[in-house]
Amino acid sequence: MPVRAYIGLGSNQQNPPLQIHNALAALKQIRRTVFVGHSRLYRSRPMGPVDQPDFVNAVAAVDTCLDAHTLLSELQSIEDRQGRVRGGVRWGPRTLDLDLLLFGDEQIATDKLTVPHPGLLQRSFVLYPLYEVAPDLRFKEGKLLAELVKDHPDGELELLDNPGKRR
Ligand code: A4P
Ligand code: MG
Repeated sequence: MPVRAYIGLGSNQQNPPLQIHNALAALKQIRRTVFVGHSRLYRSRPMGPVDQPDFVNAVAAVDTCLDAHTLLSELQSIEDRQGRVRGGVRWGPRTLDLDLLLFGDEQIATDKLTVPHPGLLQRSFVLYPLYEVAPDLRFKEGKLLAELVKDHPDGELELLDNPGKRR
């Protein structure tokens, strides 16, 4: 049975909207995986070092027959193909970051993979677009995503094609 996985996309270098569009196209090509949909694109203030450009963020949903670690390798090879340079400052600028946010109901804690993604609940640039693709999502502990979004500050998040508008 395929598993529904959610992927966070982020970019703040080398034409971020194009990076996100190219990454969405690449997600559609992952083997044994069906692309389900994606959110609109959001502009967000950098979390981490502030002397870097704003980010463009989005979230995609896929149904996959791969296991979580294999899906992560696929995501990392998409990052590599889009010129991702590793090993810079923590939370520094990047052409493309693909985070595995959720993998069905699975809780994963290995040296390569932590799922749910540790920053998920604290980040407006993840919560808002995730809510767009999964408005009925309920976390394993019973919390509703809709409730979390309602209570979470938007952190100056803006729709990319509609500056000033949050959602
Ligand atoms: N890894 C473990 N769990 C996961 C997971 N669930 N998804 C491991 C993806 N990778 C996971 O990742 C480092 C290692 O984390 C990987 O080798 C993988 O085995 P990385 O992408 O090379 O490094 P990173 O992204 O710099 O590190 P980190 O701490 O994961 O950063 P985040 O949490 O991805 O944050 N501000 C805005 N506005 N928007 C952003 O998108 N992103 C970041 C990066 C910082 N500030 C941002 C944004
Ligand atoms: Mg990352």
